[in-house]
Amino acid sequence: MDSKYQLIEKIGEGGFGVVYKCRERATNKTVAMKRIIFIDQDEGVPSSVIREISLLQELNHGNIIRLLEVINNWAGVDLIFEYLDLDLSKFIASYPEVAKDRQKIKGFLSQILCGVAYCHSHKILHRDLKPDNLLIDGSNSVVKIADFGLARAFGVPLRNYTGKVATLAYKAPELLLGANYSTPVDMWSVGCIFAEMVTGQPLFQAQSEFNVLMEIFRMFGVPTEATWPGVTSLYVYITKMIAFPTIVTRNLATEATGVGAVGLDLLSKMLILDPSRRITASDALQHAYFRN
Ligand code: INR
Repeated sequence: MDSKYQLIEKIGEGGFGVVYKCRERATNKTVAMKRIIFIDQDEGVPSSVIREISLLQELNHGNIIRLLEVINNWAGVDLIFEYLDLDLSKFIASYPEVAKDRQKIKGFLSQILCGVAYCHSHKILHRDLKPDNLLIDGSNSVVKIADFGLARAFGVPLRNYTGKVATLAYKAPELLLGANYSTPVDMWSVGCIFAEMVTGQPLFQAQSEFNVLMEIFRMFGVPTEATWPGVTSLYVYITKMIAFPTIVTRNLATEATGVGAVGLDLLSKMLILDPSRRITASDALQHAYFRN
């Protein structure tokens, strides 16, 4: 079949499908295609998925990757997005000195927060923010968030289709504890990304959900009813936290010294264990860190 887009190369594998760099034949423009296949679906794309995707097509913001077109196939759906050349994890790896530049970090962080605030104001969560889905334009000055809203549209896979375990380092403690969650999960991830831009290293790197939680508690202590009302009745807390006491051995201020005192204040407000006390994206944009 003649298709409107020519596949150039595979550029990524997300939780929901494979991403290709493509050329639109008519215009010669480069786009990204995310090909999502519904293996256990006999009747094409579920209507719930179609509804969610139409919501995503309405999102229109300079810091969110634009969903240009949705193509339904017999086997699934192809999402056509705008294309950018670089993601933040490759950016940090390829230009470590630029990535640690304080003004650069401030500029990137404010754009990430603008995009997140916009989606949250439309009641859309990301749920899986990480450096791999923050894309950077050719001038290395514009950041756009990819993958927004897809978790709700497609459900949340623990592993991607190749069997690789999803990235855990940016997951909020309420997700890891199996609590109800909302927009604060994204602000935790933004905090982890902020810290990583400053240090060049993931803040809470570990191989399992439980071990990521242990890393978090090694820095902030085990939450209690006093610091996080309701936490002690969560299932994972009851079954695991009591058996594995953690001692605080890590310190955010000494690990993220490069961020400065005002930046550290903002970072600390993003990394609050109790999601109801964590700073929101729109409040974060008003923080003194961005004043100058
Ligand atoms: C690049 C990716 C450049 N651009 C990886 C990548 C490495 C270098 O995934 C990507 C995308 C792009 C991308 O240019 N547009 C999109 C990814 C995604 C949506 S998604 C849109 O949803 O995260 O897979």
